Amino acid sequence: MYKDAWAVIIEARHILLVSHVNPDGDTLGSVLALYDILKKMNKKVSLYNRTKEMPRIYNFLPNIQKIRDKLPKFYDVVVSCDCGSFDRLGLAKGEYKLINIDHHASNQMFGDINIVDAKSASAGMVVYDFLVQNGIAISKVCATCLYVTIVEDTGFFSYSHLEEKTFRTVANLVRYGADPKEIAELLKSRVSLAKIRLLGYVLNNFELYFDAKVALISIDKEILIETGAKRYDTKNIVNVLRDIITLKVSVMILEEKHGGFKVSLRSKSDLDISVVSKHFKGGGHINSAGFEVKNCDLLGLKNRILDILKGIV
Ligand SMILES: [Mn+2]
Repeated sequence: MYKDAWAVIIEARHILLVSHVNPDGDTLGSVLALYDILKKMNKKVSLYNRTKEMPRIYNFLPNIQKIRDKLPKFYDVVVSCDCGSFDRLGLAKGEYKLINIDHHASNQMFGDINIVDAKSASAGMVVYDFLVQNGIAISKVCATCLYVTIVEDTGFFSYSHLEEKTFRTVANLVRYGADPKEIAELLKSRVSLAKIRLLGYVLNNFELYFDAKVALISIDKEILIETGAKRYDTKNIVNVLRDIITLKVSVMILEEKHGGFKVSLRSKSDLDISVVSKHFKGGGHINSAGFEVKNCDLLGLKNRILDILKGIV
């Protein structure tokens, strides 16, 4: 599988690296790690993401400014990273070979070649294995990008997938030049004022259910305008509620600009929250999952989520 995929990449005339819509550090770090390696091999490579605005927090990732929201005229190989389903690519089907690199257990295996390892902490860890298996040397840029994918998806080493292999990979990435302190500072200590204001709103307005085992916050469009927060500022804001001692699950319902809702779910220990997102055709992991819904009202959605949670908390 690793070798087959590599052979496809070597023979490609123009490789398109695709990260998922509303990108996070895992998907971006993964494609940018590959970009660095393939560029240095003098391959023709482009970066595509359908989302117009990249989250500012990742602006330190090398070559992130080269990501375009428009497709090149020609490409014969697409590599997607961290996308559990084809629609997350924001791409039409076409005459290209698709290599699907991911770590979601729910991955729909939509590629011509699927390199999916649900045991990996991040898609970037799968990219790392892919490169190492093919005898590729990891550059400092590549190591930095891949390190970001792991701290991103493990919440700086506090969620699931913290096996020995995760730390061995991280140790190797540090050896290849990733700087843990610098990356931590870049990711954690540059919070926008708008996000802090949004956090204030969340802390003042969340609701508790089932003996304070579930916390829920809904954020409507107006709140984002009031606080000046962007959609990506809502990311992981639900984590702060999960940290309350009595909590088992925290939920954020975000009203989308053009209708519909995005729901983020977080849980503690072995409570598998992806069970809930599956009800709504979403994806995710044991402690972190999410889904998007169109055509429903907030109250109805809230009640449906609480109904499912009632049976598992
Ligand atoms: Mn991921």
